[in-house]
Amino acid sequence: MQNHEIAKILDEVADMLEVSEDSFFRVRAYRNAARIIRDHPLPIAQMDLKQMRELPGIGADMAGKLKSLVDTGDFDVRRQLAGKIPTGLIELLRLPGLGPKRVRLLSERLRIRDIDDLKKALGAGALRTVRGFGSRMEQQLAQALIGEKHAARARLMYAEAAQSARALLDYLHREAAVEHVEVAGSFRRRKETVGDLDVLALSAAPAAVMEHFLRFDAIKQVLGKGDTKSSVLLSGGLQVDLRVVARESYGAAMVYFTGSQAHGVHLRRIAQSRGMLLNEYGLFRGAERVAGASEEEVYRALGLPLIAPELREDRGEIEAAAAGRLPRLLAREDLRGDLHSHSTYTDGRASIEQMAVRAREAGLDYLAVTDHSRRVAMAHGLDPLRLRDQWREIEAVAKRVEGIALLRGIEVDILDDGSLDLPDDVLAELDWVVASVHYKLSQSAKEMTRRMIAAMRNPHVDVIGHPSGRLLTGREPSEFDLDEVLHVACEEGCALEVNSQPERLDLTDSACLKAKHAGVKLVVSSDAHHPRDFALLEYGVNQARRGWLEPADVLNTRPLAQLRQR
Ligand code: DGT
Ligand code: CA
Ligand code: CA
Ligand code: ZN
Repeated sequence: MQNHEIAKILDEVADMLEVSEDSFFRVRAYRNAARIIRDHPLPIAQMDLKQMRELPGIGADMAGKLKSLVDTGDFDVRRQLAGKIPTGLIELLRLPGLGPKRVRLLSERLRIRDIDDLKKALGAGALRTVRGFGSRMEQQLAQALIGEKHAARARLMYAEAAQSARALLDYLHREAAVEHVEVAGSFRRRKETVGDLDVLALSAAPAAVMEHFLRFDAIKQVLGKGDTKSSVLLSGGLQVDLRVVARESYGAAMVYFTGSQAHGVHLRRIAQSRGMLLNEYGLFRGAERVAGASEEEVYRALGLPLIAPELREDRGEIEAAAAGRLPRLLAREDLRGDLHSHSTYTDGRASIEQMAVRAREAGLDYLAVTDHSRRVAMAHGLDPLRLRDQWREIEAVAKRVEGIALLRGIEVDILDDGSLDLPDDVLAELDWVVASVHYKLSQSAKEMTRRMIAAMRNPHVDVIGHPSGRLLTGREPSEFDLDEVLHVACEEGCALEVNSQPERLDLTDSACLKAKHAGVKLVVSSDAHHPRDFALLEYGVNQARRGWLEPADVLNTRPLAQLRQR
C-alpha cells in the first residue's frame, strides 16, 4: 500500500465519522493522520508497529489501526462505520459542494441515502427547503449529476501519481534488460492530475521486460498483456500502460506518447506538409527513417527545437518554437526565497527556527513567515498582540540562524466584504503580506471579484494567496472575473500566488499564462506547514512551467534586496 492510498482510506473514515456526526476531535485525528501519512517521505506500509508509533502526530491507538490496515486491508472502526453508513451516502461526498455536514443534513431532513434519492429530491424541488441549500447549489448538483455518468475513473493528483511512478521505475530498473525507462503522457507534461501512467521502456528484449513488469507486487489486476504492450491496474486504482520500444524508435515513441494528443496532431500535420510521415515508430520519408531515436532528432527534422513536455498542449508552443521564441521556463533552482509559510504560532507543525533551517537546506536565501490572522480560528489565527510576540521570535531566530533572511509576514484573511482581518497600521509594519480568502468561497462571481479587488487595492497587500481556493480533492474554485482581477493586480502591482500544495496548485496553468500576458507578477510559494514542505515547491514550479512562466515573471526568483525595492 502506498502512502497516498493509506491516507485516502483515513480520509474516508474521517468523512464517514463526520457524516455520522461523530466528535470533532475524532474526525480531526483521522484527518491529521491522513495528512501526515500523505506527506511522509518513507513508505508507511514497510514500518513495524513501533516505527508507526514514533511517527510525529500518530498516537498509539492510531498506530494500531494503521498496522491492522496495512496487514489486513481494514481495521475495526472502518468496519463498524461501513456496516452502519450506506455506501450511497458516502458516494454523495464526491459531488461538488457536498461536504459531510451537508450530506448529513440531506440524510436527516430528506432521508436521502444515495444518488438516486438525491436526483428525485432535486426533481421535486425539495432541496431548497433545507437550510443552506440555495438555487445555486441545486443547479450545481444537477449539472454534476449529468456529468457523473460520463465521468471516467477518478484522476490522481500529480503528487500521488509521482509516488507510484517512483516505486514502479525503481522496480523496472532492477531488470537488466531495461536499458532506459521513463513515464510519458500527462505525467511527463506535469499535469496537475493524471489519468494513467504511460511508461516507455527501451529494451532489445521485450519478453524479459514484460515478464518482470507483470511481477510488480503493487499490481491488482492485469488488464491486458502482449509482447510489447501490457496494461495493469495498481492496488491504488492507477492504471499503468507499459510499452517496450526499440532504440531506433524510442524518441518518436516518447513524442507520440507524451502527447498531448493535440500537440501530436499538429506535429504530424507539419510532417505531412514537408512530405513526411510521423508516427510512434519514427519520422519517415517514403521508406527511409529520417529520425526516431531521440526526441531532439525528431523535432529537428521537423525544423523545430526540442519543446519542453510541460508546453506540449498545442497552445502556441509549436508556433513559438518555429519562430525561435520559446520561453526559458522557470526551474526550481531559480527560486531564491519562499514567501508563504506557517509555524506553530498557527497551524504549522514546526517552530520558526526549524522552518528556517530547512528552508536554508532547501537552498533558499529568504523565507517569509506568514501565519494566519485571527479569523482563521481553527488554526489559532494571530491577533495583533500575538503577532508582535512572533516578531520578537523571528528576530531572535534570525540572530541564531545564519545564511537565511527571515521576513515578518502574515497570511491575512480577506473578509467577506474585501476588507482585511488586521488593521492597516499593523500591516504597515510587515515585510510581506499575503492576503487570502478562506471563507464564503461560494459568493457570486460579482461579489467575489469585488472582494478580491478590494483586497488588492490595499497598498499593504503584496500577493493574493491561493486565488481560487479550489482543492483538487473536491472543492470547486470560487467564481470571479479573472480578467478584471488581473487588470487591477497589474494596476496595483499586486502579485498572484502559485500555491505549491499538491491539492491546491492554484493558480492553474492557464491562469498563469493569462497573468503573464496581463503583466501581472506571480509568486511560487510552498505554503509550508512542515519543514518537509519546501520540497513541494517542485509542484508549484511544474504548474508555473505549464503556464509558460519565466524567471522574470516570478517575484521570488529575485534577490531579497531587489524584492524589497519593489
Ligand atoms: P491522461 O492519461 O488522461 O492524464 O492524459 P494523457 O495525455 O496521458 O493521455 P493518454 O494516456 O490517453 O495517452 C497518452 C498519449 O498518447 C497522449 O497524450 C497522446 C497519445 N495518444 C493516445 N491516444 C491517442 C489518439 O487516439 N490519437 C493521438 N493522436 N494520440 C494519442
Ligand atoms: Ca496517461
Ligand atoms: Ca494511457
Ligand atoms: Zn491559506
